Formats: sequence, C-alpha cells, structure tokens
Amino acid sequence: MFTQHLLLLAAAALPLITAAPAAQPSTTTGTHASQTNTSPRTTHTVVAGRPGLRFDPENIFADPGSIIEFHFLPANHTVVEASFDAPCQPKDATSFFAGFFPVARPADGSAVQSGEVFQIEVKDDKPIWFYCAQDKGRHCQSGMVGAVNQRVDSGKTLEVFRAKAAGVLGPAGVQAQVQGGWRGANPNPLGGF
Ligand SMILES: [Cu+2]
Repeated sequence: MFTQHLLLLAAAALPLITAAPAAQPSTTTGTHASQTNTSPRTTHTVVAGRPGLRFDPENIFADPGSIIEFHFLPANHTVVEASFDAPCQPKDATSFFAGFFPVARPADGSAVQSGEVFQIEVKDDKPIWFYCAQDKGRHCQSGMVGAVNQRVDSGKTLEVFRAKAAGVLGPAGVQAQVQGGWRGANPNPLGGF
C-alpha cells in the first residue's frame, strides 16, 4: 500500500521533471505570445535542399501549437508562405518569409547546413502552403514546394499545388523582410541529416 502511494507520487511529479523546454521564443511581434506557456511542443524538422530542389519532408502533418523548423542546405534557399491558388507568391502581407540562407557547398562533398534555422508556429489546422523563392534555377517552379496539413480529400493537394507551381511563368515573390516566424541560431545542427 505504502509502495503504491509512493509510485503515484512519483508519477505525479514526472511531468514536471521531463517537460521539454518550449521552442525558442519569437523575436517578431504579435502572434507568439502563447509561447510563454510551459507545455512541451512538438518540433517538426524540415530540410530545404535535400534531395535536390525539394523540402524534406515536403508533406507535413502537425498539430496546432507545434513548431515547424526549417533547416537549409547548400546553395541559397528560403521558405515563403503562399496561397494554394498562387504557389510562387506570398499569400498576403502577413505571410511568413525566412529570408535567404546562403550556404557554400564543401568541395569534399561533406554535409553542411546553415548555422541558422527558421521556425514557424502551426496556429490552427488550416493547410499551410509554402515554397522556395530562389529564382536562380526557378526552385518554386521546379517543385520546391510543400504543405502542412493538406486535406487529401479536398482536391487541394500538394501534387496539385506543385503542378500549379510548374506553370508559373514569372519570378517567385518574397517579402521585404523576414517575418512571420523566428530566425536564429540552429539548435540542432545535425537535424535532417
Ligand atoms: Cu530553394
């Protein structure tokens, strides 16, 4: 009886001991006040630029409150939020934009990634569409696009989005500044390798 009581106490204390630290707080204004809570968050790592002109994974399912953390491989990728109907342009003035991440490709072929990452918070269960806006090589039009929480039964799927992107004639668009997320030191330099 006494042992059982102790176990219950231990179990009750456990979440306090093992709670993971919250994601890095955003330095942008506005929407990240909820990050001051202490609940653990799931972080989904997405690598830009592997394999080839792709995000990996490019089709993410993430609960509201979780974090998508973008890592950047050579050569000079970015990530921007689009609308489903216009794949290579920012969705609107508030769409997230990570800025560019120039990373030199080592001569010996070893794996490297940017010393910085970009994090966004998944605020609800609505689909999020994104693309790489690097115009040298036309990354968006070449298929460097991705989705968070696509609805596979809606007709608005990643494959349809990619096909729309392939038909974009003009250059891909960016925002005037990094916004809509947190850009900072890479907390997991081997993430995605
Ligand atoms: Cu790219």
